[in-house]
Amino acid sequence: MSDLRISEAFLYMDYLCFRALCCKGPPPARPEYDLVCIGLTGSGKTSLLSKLCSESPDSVVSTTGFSIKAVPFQNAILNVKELGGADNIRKYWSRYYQGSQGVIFVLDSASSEDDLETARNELHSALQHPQLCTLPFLILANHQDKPAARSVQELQHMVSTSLTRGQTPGPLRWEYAAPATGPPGKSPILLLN
Ligand SMILES: Nc1nc2c(ncn2[C@@H]2O[C@H](COP(=O)(O)OP(=O)(O)OP(=O)(O)O)[C@@H](O)[C@H]2O)c(=O)[nH]1
Ligand SMILES: [Mg+2]
Repeated sequence: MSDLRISEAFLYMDYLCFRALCCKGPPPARPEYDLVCIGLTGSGKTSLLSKLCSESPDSVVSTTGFSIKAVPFQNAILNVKELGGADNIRKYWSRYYQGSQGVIFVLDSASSEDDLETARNELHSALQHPQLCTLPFLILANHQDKPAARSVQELQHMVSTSLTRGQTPGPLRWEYAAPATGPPGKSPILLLN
């Protein structure tokens, strides 16, 4: 076959590929939502998001500042902005709330009483914050695989004492999800709104 015939054949193949792709049309766009993910350091925010993105848990390190991950689901993409939970970062959390369409709060169910009290205060502030108080709010009680993990009843009590939102809270819905790390099990999740 001459060089001319070969290039004609490639051109024709290009045309066929182009036509196949064009006729197929682009896949329907999935809606995207911007969420903010907060919780004390070590509660497991990065581990949870890494798991949802099918990434290795070995690469998880404490978040300095913030980090954003696009978490793909069948019907939507969640752009989740995780804010590091260390003491010196938490005071800046509220600067990063703007534009959020939903909130994920991760709790360490097995933390010390002092840390749980700090988490409760942060949860309380987030639930009352003007930029978050009307948004769908998900609370994940993580670290349920540990022997020191508090029961759902204890966590429910702790959460309900923080439930003074700027609006009448909708019905509380407890659901369960696989934990971010550790052995298989179920972690309680509370959904508001
Ligand atoms: N046993 C157990 N360990 C967990 C769980 N979730 C996270 N971890 C571990 O807790 C440690 C801290 O997890 P991270 O995901 O970095 O916590 P983080 O909330 O992102 O912390 P900061 O980024 O510092 O705010 C890691 O060693 C995780 O492997 C869990 O459900 N069970
Ligand atoms: Mg982190």
